[in-house]
Parts: sequence; structure tokens; C-alpha cells
Amino acid sequence: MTVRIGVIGTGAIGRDHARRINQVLAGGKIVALSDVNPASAEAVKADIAPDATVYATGEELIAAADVDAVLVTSWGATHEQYVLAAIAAGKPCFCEKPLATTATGAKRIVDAEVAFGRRLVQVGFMRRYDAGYVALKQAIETHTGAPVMVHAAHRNPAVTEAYTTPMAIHDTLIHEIDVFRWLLEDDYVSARVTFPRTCARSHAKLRDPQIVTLTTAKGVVINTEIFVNCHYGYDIQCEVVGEDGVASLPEPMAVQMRLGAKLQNSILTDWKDRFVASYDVELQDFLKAAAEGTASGPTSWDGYMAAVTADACVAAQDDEGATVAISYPSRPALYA
Ligand code: NAI
Ligand code: ISE
Repeated sequence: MTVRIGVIGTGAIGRDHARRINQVLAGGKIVALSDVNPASAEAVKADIAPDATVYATGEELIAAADVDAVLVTSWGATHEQYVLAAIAAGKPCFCEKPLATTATGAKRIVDAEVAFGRRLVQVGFMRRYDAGYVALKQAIETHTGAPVMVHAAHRNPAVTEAYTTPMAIHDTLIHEIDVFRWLLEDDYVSARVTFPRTCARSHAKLRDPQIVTLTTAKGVVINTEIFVNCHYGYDIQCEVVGEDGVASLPEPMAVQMRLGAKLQNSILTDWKDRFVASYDVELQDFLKAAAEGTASGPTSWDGYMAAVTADACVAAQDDEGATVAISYPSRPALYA
């Protein structure tokens, strides 16, 4: 079966996911596009999906009879309305992170899906599909003993002036928030934020870098540095310290060179390249489940838990050095 897909939000990642579905993966076809900037949807139609219909609104796209499933890749603050509309229409929906920009918004999605009675939503937490994180999870489960600490870093070369201090949580740390829950099979109980001095490449509305400390229910302490003006590259680091040993996330493959009296290899600079393979795997997983009218992979519950944690981290940013408790209701049976 070919799953007929509509894409809402045809910017950077919407265009890239449309390309994947039409040119790389099996079992899906882009039949509909929508963007508040219609020229963007028309450009994706011209370049990638010539047979697709361009709709004026996301709601019209979701309602279209020939759309079997939906990709929500618009700006984060608009995700909730489209995911709720997809659930109301009973259509599988892949939603890029964040599921919603507030915990209450994410909870509305959980409640709607639970009321519907079947999983329809996959959240775009692609790191769970990354071969490096999968290998790291296997190593900590089989070799390094019970985890005690995690040291991590999320570094981007640069951001624009539109990127502000809370976005370091909602837009960037959200990946670590999800992947560490999955990696450690644990939930968070508290958050704390420390700000070193702000670097010269930052701007008035962004305190960069920052260090977020999350503590889990099992007592693991996770320190993550977020540094989005690090200049030198896009660099994701993760080291898990266990009772018997230490396991680190593998570096992306790069040719090592002995050149000009230096031992060197390149560092990636763009997030699109760092997780290119995992985006393919997550969307193939979505197409497979959507063909059966359901969803797999990261759930609305995972999106909600990430949103609860993100809200606590933002509260911790506003109260530097304070420990902010994290609490959440019990997990519905749909997500067991
Ligand atoms: P972008 O700004 O390049 O594209 C977003 C598009 O959505 C724009 O074309 C914009 O006109 C459109 N849009 C905004 N509001 C809309 C609405 N109400 N209805 C329809 N279209 C609307 O942004 P980008 O980088 O593609 O990010 C989109 C989403 O994907 C964000 O939530 C972001 O956090 C997420 N993302 C996820 C990544 C990952 O690694 N999983 C990487 C990059 C982005
Ligand atoms: C971006 O939106 C992403 O999701 C990337 O994966 C992340 O590394 C980056 O910091 C975000 O801005």
C-alpha cells in the first residue's frame, strides 16, 4: 500500500522530509502540501512533489479525502492545532518536535489520542533511531553497569537573533530530554540551570552557553551543556558513566588525515547531516505504521513528558541555581 501524505509546513525540515518520502523511502507519496507562505509549498511541489495539491490551510489538507496521513513540520507553536485536527480526523500524524510548546498543550493531545483509543501520533525524536545512540544503549545495558552520571553537550555553530534563551530548552535541549529518558529508561524528578558568562557571539536575548542538570527517579545526574554559538561546528556529545565503566556516543564517521604535520578529521556543521540516516529510519517507521492506520516510535506521552521537563527547565533558567521539581500524572495504558 502507498500511504498518501500531506505535509503542513514546507520550510527546512518539511521540504527535507518530503524529499525523503518521494525520493528515498518506500511506501509513501506526497499528495498534499500547505504552508502559511504558499510560495514555499509551491516551490516544494515544483521541486519534489509535482502531483501534490497545495492547500490554503493545514485544516483543509487534513480533511482532504485523498490524504491518509499527515506530517506536521510547521513552527513549533502551531503543532498542537494540527495534531489535534489529525486525531479528530482519525489520521496518523508525524509531528516534528516539539509536540507542543507547553505541557498543557501536549496533554490535550495525549487526552485526545487516549479518547480516540488508538495510537495515531509519532513525535520526531529521531535520535532514538540513530545507530550511535542505539549502540550506546546496548553498551550501557550489557557492559558498563548501572548508570550513575551522564555528561553531554549540544553545540550548534551559530543561531540567529530570533533564537532566545528559552529556545535553548524548547528547540534544542528537547532532543536530550527525550533521548536520555529512552536511553536510561528513567524519568526526571528535578532540573537546575547554571549560566557561565555569556559568550561574545551571543546577543541581548540569549544567555549562551548554559548547563542544565537533570536528576532522574533512579538518581542519575545528567549534565548537558547547550552552546548554540560554539562557532566550530555542530557537535553532539554524550558520555554515560556506569558502575563498571564508561560508554560514549560514537563520533560521526569521518576520514582521519595526517596532513601538514597534523592528525585531523572534519567536524560536521549542519544538524541535517548529523542525523540524516535517523530521519530516514524514523519516517520509514512512520510509513509502515501509517499503512496500518496507526503510529509507532516516540509517543504523544513522550512528547508530553518532554514538554513537562522543558517547562521545568525554563522555570529553572528563570531562577538560576534553584532546583525545580518535575512531576507528572501516571501514564495512560495506551502508552504502556
Ligand atoms: P522553517 O522555519 O524552516 O520552516 C517552517 C515552515 O512552517 C515555514 O515554511 C513556515 O512558513 C511554515 N509555517 C509556520 N506556521 C505555519 C502554520 N500555522 N501553518 C502552516 N505552515 C506554517 O523551520 P524548520 O527548521 O523546518 O522547523 C520546523 C519544525 O521542525 C520546528 O518545530 C523545529 O523544531 C522542527 N525541527 C526538527 C529538527 C529535528 O532535528 N528533528 C530539525 C529542525 C527543525
Ligand atoms: C533544531 O531545531 C533541531 O532540532 C536540531 O536537531 C537541533 O540540534 C538544533 O539545536 C535545533 O535548533
